[in-house]
Amino acid sequence: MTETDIGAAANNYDGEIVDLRDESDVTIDVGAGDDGYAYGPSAVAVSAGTEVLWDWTGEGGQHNVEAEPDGQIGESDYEFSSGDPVEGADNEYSYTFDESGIALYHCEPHLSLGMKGSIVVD
Ligand SMILES: [Cu+2]
Repeated sequence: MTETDIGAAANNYDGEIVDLRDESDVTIDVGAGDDGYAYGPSAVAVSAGTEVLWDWTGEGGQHNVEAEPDGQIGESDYEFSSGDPVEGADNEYSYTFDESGIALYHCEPHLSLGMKGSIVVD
């Protein structure tokens, strides 16, 4: 979530991981923050088996949700992708985290602006 060679530090990450391990429905805004170039919240903890829903706010232009184990912002235990970046509040994407681990993900068009997220699966 901090600055790396290929991306700025996450826009709205203040060092706090939002604990959502008691929640069965977890939703993360895509296009959060003042300028829409952030996920909200950007760092969460969930329980294994939780389906996480990314919900586009319509702010900040085109976004996607991309987790690549190699070559992004550090190691990720998960690989998933919402596909090509899309714009508009009617978009959403979901992924179910069956096993514990750490997912790091980012928005392809806005990685350099620090649009990054992380999920700790407990
Ligand atoms: Cu984006």
